[in-house]
This record gives sequence, structure tokens and C-alpha cells, in this order.
Amino acid sequence: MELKKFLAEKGVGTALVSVFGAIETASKIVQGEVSRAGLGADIFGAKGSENIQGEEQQKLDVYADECFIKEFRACGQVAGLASEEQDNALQFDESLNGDYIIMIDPLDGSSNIDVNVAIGTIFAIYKRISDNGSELEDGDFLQAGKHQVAAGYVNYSVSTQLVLSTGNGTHIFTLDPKSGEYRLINENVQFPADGKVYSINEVNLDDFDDNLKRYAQHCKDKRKADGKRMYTGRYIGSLVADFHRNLLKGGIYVYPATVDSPKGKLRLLYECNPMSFLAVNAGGKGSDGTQDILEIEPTELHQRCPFYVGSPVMMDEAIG
Ligand code: P6P
Repeated sequence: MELKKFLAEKGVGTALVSVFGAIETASKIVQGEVSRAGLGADIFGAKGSENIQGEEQQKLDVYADECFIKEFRACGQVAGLASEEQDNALQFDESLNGDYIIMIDPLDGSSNIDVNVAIGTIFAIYKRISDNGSELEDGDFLQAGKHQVAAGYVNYSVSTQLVLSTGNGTHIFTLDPKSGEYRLINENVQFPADGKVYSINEVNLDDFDDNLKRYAQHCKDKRKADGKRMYTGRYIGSLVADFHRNLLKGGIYVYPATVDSPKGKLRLLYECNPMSFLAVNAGGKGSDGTQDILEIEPTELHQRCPFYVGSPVMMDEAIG
């Protein structure tokens, strides 16, 4: 079943279906450019600028940001957007009557572009709080993750997949290159309750708090009845790719506070919240190590937080 038909059958209103239409269009354009990267097109490498995080922007980062902004503006249902690649939130004056607010990381893991590793777009969708037609306010963007009306990611990999939830399960669509349609391949996907994969950058091991050091050692020490290791490490350096594998096979992803990133590296509004929304809708959990991510009341657009997400049994073992 193709995307828009599925959403309509799930009772998703036409305005939100239109927002997903914008995501569909922009993701196909970005996928086309990502796939060209291997042809040596002049889209490799750094753009020579930095985003607000002081991170070197890749040419495809900026390209993806521009694509999604253009399509969200054009759909007429989005009043404003905040992006990892934009210092400040954007107000779409031409659609101030739109109901929706978008938080987006247009191309996460983009440092992997040059080495042909899977990368992704991550998005969260909220209803605006201020009156329709009025100027947007900070509160429209600084909403706790539990108020998301939808979230998802695009995984630009072996195939291009769109994983989304509108609060009624998490569903996987694959882009059919022949028809150009996203087709449903896995409805109401569920995290395996437990798993054998942990995704942590252990270079930071000395920075982990005692509880996480305990958990990492547990994963190294645990043996099956036959004496073989219970767990294995898989860390690709691309959140979407690591999350997607763990969603299907069972696993946990952790990016804790470190010396380099004392508040954690990942951003609450356009990485941790949408990935946690998807996880919870697939029977998994998302936490900052002390509380449910979706309960955190944001104070800044680009704020970071420690991030644990994955299979519920592993999450309970990791957080204790
Ligand atoms: P490190 C990519 O920059 C990213 O935001 C995630 O996609 C990824 O999991 C993480 O950072 C990798 O960070 O510090 O381990 O290289």
C-alpha cells in the first residue's frame, strides 16, 4: 500500500497527509542527490561553513535542508520550522494559518557521506500552540516530545526507507525506485523486547558514569549457556542506521554525556524526541538516562541531552 493511502486509512487528516507529501517529495530529491555522491558530483565534502553547533556543514547537509524547507513551505500546512542547519527557527509567512510546526535534522550522520555509509533525515511534527495566523512564538517550538503528533526518519541506505508514526504504531515504507512511491513493508513494527546488540562509542568509556560503565562491562561479560558471548557491538556512527538495525533485530543505542559533549551530543528536539516517539510506538523506550525523553520540557532550540533508546529489557538493564 502506498504512503498517502495508508495514512488516510489510518484516519490521518488531509492537512497532515499533505505534510507527509512534502516529506515524500523532499526525501526523493535528497535521495537522488545522495545517490549521485558516489559519482564524484561536486556535492562531496565540506561546504566551508559551520552550523550553530560549530559543526562543519557538508554540502549535502545544506542541500537537504534547503530541499525540505522548500517543500514544507510549498505544502501550505506548516507555519514554521526549526532545523539543525538553521541558527534560528523559521516562520513561513505564506502559511501562518498552517497548523503544524516541524523540527528537523535534514541529514544526520552526514560525515559518513564521503565513505558511502547510510545517513538519514530525522523529523518531528507538532501542532502549533499560538493562534493560527498569528506570529509564531518560542513556545510553538519548545514543546515536550510527548506533544508530537508525528515523527519519523528517512534512511538513505541499501534502499531508501521512511519510518514514521502518527502515534498509532510505527510503520516502515520502502521507496520503489520504479514507481517513485513509498510502499508499506512493515506495519506496526515492534522492537524485540530484548536484544544482543549494543551501539555505544566506547572510545568515551572513561567518561561514562558508573552505571553505564557497569552496563558496558555487563555486555562484555555476559555469556550464553554454551559459554559464547551474549552481546555484540555495532556502532556505525549514523544514528538512523544504528536505530533502524536495533529496531528490527533488537538492541540499544547510547550516546551519554562525555568530556567532549558534557550535555550529550544528540539534540533533544530533532533527534532524541522523534527517535523516542518512534521507539515508544514500537514498544521500545527512550531516556536521557534518568527520565523519559518525551517528558523533558525544552528550554533551548538546539539543546543536547544524553540519549538511550532501544529494546525495553535492554533499556531497563542499562538504566537500572
Ligand atoms: P561520534 C552523527 O554526527 C551523530 O549525530 C549520530 O548520527 C551518530 O550516532 C553520532 O553522532 C556519532 O558520534 O561522536 O560517536 O562520532
